[in-house]
Amino acid sequence: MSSEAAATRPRVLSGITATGKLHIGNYIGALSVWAREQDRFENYFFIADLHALTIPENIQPDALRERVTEIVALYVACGLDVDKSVLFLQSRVPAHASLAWIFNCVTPIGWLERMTQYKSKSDRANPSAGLLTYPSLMAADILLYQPDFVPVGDDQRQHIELTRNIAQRFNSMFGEAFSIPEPMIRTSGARIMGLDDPNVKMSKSLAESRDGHAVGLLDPPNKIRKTIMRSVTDSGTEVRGDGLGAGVENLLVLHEALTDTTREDSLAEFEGKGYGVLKKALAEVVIEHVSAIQERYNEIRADRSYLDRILAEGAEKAANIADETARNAMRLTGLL
Ligand code: AQP
Repeated sequence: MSSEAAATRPRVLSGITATGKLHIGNYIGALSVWAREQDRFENYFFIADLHALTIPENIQPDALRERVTEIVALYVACGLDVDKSVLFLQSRVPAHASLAWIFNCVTPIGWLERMTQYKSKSDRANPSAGLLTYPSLMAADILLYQPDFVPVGDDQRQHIELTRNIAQRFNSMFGEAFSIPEPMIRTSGARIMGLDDPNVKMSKSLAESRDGHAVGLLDPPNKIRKTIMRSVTDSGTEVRGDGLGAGVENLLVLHEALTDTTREDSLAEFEGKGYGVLKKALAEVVIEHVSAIQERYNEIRADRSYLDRILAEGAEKAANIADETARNAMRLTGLL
């Protein structure tokens, strides 16, 4: 696609934190939407490595470097096309960190303390300042690119709202520098729940410590089957459309998202059938999807120089836009 053609389309920007192994929730809520909609937008997708440092006890330098390579390979394997999407690593575009500092200075602490993600993670001993200011870095990640839409899962709704508030506050204090982006959140499948506990969101960090919590995009078929067959449902035995517990609801949502079907379709298929039937069907659908991703992943994962090149070229293209926005913010605040 020529850059002129891309430039006439609305712009999207999104990313995934390099905190652990990508799971089926990341795929359904984010990656599959990014890949599917690539032709409609001018696309910027990054790997958030700076955000991966917010919990210092978890920083493992070699593992972080490996994870970044794994994630960029998964981006491509999930269908992101480097001719249609700019893929880059957050830390390689220094404007992210510099605009985040400016945003830290204009964002009231109370706004950050109210974030549910901060509240849920700050009960550890000595939470880092980065954990608190994470959302102003995320605001910088987004606003640097002046995107029209930010395609994310439902858990990011509050962060996008804060990003909009930060943009409005900056604009009213210093002049119109940032356009106000809209979240783009799918109607079903935007919050896949844990397979071991359907009351918590499936997340990379929980998957690190809890076997059976998530299906990883790189899990082998037997592990996927085991995770899904053991997933938590409820005391019922068969699918009943009029009284779905959270666990069965989650399995249906997964099945519908991956087969592109509706609730009506899935009730026609599973109503009155045992939970085991639904789980078996879901396991096969997940394995089919994930195997296709893994096949492509395995072709490119070992080609380090190809993956490094994608990130180097991506950083250059991303910086072209980000630097201009950051310079404008610096001029408006008197830093330039
Ligand atoms: N369970 C999910 N269902 C649908 N979408 C999801 N996303 C994350 N979890 C789900 C979306 O994936 C993108 C990347 O999000 P992330 O890097 O924050 O992923 P995570 O799995 O939530 O990772 P962490 O590091 O373990 O975060 P915490 O501990 O905060 O949950 C986003 O678009 C996200 O919405």
